[in-house]
Amino acid sequence: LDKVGIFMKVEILKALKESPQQYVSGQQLSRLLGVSRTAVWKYISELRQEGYQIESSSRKGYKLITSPDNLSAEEVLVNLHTSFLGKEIRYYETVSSTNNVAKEAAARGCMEGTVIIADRQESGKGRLGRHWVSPPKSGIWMSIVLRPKILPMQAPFITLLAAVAVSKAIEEIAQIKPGIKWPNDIVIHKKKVCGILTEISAEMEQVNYLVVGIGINVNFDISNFPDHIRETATSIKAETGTYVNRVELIVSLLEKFECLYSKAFDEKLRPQLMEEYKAYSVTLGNRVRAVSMNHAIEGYAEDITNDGELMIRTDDGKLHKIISGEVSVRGMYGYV
Ligand code: BT5
Repeated sequence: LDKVGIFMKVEILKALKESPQQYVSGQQLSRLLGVSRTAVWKYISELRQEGYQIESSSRKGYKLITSPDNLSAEEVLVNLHTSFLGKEIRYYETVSSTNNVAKEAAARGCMEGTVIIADRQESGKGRLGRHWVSPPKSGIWMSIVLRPKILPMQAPFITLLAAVAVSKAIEEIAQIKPGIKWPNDIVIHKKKVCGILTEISAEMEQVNYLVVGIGINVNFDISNFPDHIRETATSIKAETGTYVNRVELIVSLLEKFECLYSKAFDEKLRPQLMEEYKAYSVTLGNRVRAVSMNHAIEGYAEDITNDGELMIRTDDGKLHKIISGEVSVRGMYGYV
C-alpha cells in the first residue's frame, strides 16, 4: 500500500478542486507538497490512469476537467471530513470479502477507523454463512474496523448505529427515506437494499476489534439481480429512478457513523440514539415472527429497548425479549 502516494494524490486533487476549471501551476503544487515538479508530474499521470481527466499546459500547469465515476480511496478522502473514521482507506478492485480483508488488517494492528472498500466481492458474506451478491460498479461493499472499549455483549448496539448511519446517508444523498428491519436490514418499499454483517474478535471482558461490514445496492438494475433475490432485493436506483454517486454516499455514511459512534458510549445519550433508530424501524408496531436456534415465536413487535433488544408480545400476553436472530415482518420478504 503506497500511503505516501495516496496522500500526495489527495493533496493534489484538493488543490485542483479548490480552483475549479482553472490552472494550478506545477511549481505551486511542488511547493505545497514539498516534492519536485517531476514528482508532481508522476502523481498527475497516476491520477490520469485512475480516470481523472487533467489538462496540462507547460506554462500554466494543471487543470482538473472531470473526476472518474469509480471508487477510489483518493475520491473518498478528498471529500471526507471526519476525525478518525476513514482516515485510512484501502480500496481494492476485487476481494473475496471486505470483512475478511478488514479482519486480517485488524489482527495485524491497523488503526481504528480503517475502512476497506472493494468494487466487487468474489465471496461476499451474509450472516450465518449465507452469500451476499456483490457485483462490480453498482454497489458499496465496505468494512470498518472499530476498537470500542466495551463488553462483547454490547457490540450489537454498534451495529444498530451503523444501520442508522446508512439510513441517514441514503436519506440525504438519494432523498428517499428507508426503513430498518430489526436488527439491521435496510429496506426501501419493503425490499432489502442493504445488509450489515458485524464480526467480532473478543475475550470475555473486552472487545479486541469489531468489523462492521456494510453492503448497499446502489445502482443495480433489477434485471441484473440473480433469480433467488429478485423478489426480495432492490437498489437505491431501482427505487428512486436516479443514479447515485457512490463516493458521495460513502462520505455521508462515514460522517454520520462517526457522529453516532462518538455518542455511543455515553449512557445518557442512549435513549436519544435509540429514538433515532426507532424512527426508521419498519418492525415496530407490526406482526413479526422470530426464529432462533430451536424455536420460533410469533407476535407483535412492541418496543426496542435502549440496548437494542426487540420486545415481542405474543398472543397469550407474554412479553419476550429478543437479543439477536432472524425476525421477519408480516407483509415483507421472508415472512411465511
Ligand atoms: C446480511 O446478511 O444482510 C449481511 C450482508 C453484509 C454484506 C457486506 S458487503 C461488505 C462486507 N463484506 C462481506 O463479505 N459482507 C459484508 P443476511 O441477513 O444473512 O442476508 C443474506 C441474504 O440476503 C442472502 O441469503 C440473500 O437472500 C439476500 N441477499 C444476498 N445478496 C443480496 C443483495 N446484494 N441485496 C439484497 N439481498 C441480498
